[in-house]
Amino acid sequence: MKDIVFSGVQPTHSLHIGNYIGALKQWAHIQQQHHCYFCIVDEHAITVPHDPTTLRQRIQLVAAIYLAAGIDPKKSILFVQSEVPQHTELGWLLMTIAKMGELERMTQYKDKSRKGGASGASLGLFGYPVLMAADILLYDTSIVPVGEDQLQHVELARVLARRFNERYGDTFVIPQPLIQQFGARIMSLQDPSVKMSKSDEHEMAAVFLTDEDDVIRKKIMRAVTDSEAGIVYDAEKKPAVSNLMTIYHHMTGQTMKEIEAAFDDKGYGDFKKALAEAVITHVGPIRAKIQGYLDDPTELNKTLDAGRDKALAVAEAKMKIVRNKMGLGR
Ligand code: AQP
Repeated sequence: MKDIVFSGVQPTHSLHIGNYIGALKQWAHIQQQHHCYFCIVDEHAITVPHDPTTLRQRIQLVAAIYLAAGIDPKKSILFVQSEVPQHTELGWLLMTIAKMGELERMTQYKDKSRKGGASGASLGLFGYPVLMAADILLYDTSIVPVGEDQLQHVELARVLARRFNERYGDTFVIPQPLIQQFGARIMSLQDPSVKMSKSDEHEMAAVFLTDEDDVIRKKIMRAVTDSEAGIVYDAEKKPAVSNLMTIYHHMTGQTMKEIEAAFDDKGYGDFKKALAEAVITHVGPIRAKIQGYLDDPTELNKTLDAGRDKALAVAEAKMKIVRNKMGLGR
């Protein structure tokens, strides 16, 4: 039997190779076996200050990136979160069973509110993981492919699903996170102790899927390395080169052992040159496809309309059950 899969990305920027390796690349693979929903979570993107015109452009951009990365709308349901209002409705209902203490422990909230000043952080940023739980539970999702940073949020979705089921009777499927062995957490090219992030202020920290070849080359050649030489995978002792090797592994399909053997007698400079070319070879065709999808907005919108209609039907059927269990309405 096919599992139901749900995952999403915030349209807060163009997407970087961390989003690609940690999420999109897995999605393209998983859609071959399962029934998948891939969402552009624009309502999550407004939990931090944003510009409305830019947000709307980025929704189109992220849709084009999904398709260019191999999401097939014939196999998967691709849609925009705010066009299915049942997400926010279920988010509110789940807020009534989520606990403040649970949300206060979320590390992403702590990181993001620290950046903008905790007292000024929006209630939406605080409640973000509850809306994410709604996104997941609405579709009877059993598998959630995510990067490591989202693990805590998926755990909360599991807690809320169990609590709801205990209180109101069996309603929600308990979802499982799906994390890959290498690449669940691609780190910044400038600081291997923090994850590669769209909102990193350092312009050399992330390689975006829309970066031109010379920009990719520059960012990789300027990536920080470890004090000890040698192309050896050791995430603890050599975090910078291990991060670069993880990217290389995903761009070429070579195992860590094969990479170590190929660069046994070479230095960081040679490895970075090879990595830059591998990223360009992999990302270049994706970048060209992104542009192709953006050049045909009518077709892109048709895909998103069809995805929305399919998601709406499933979400409303589930909400009828949820409202009824909670005693809402007449
Ligand atoms: N560095 C990463 N390595 C591996 N996976 C990653 N993901 C994000 N960063 C990495 C995964 O990408 C998916 C979408 O993430 P998101 O858009 O929901 O937001 P995020 O996790 O908050 O990503 P960013 O890049 O850090 O965005 P901003 O700066 O806007 O907050 C998720 O599956 C995530 O795990």
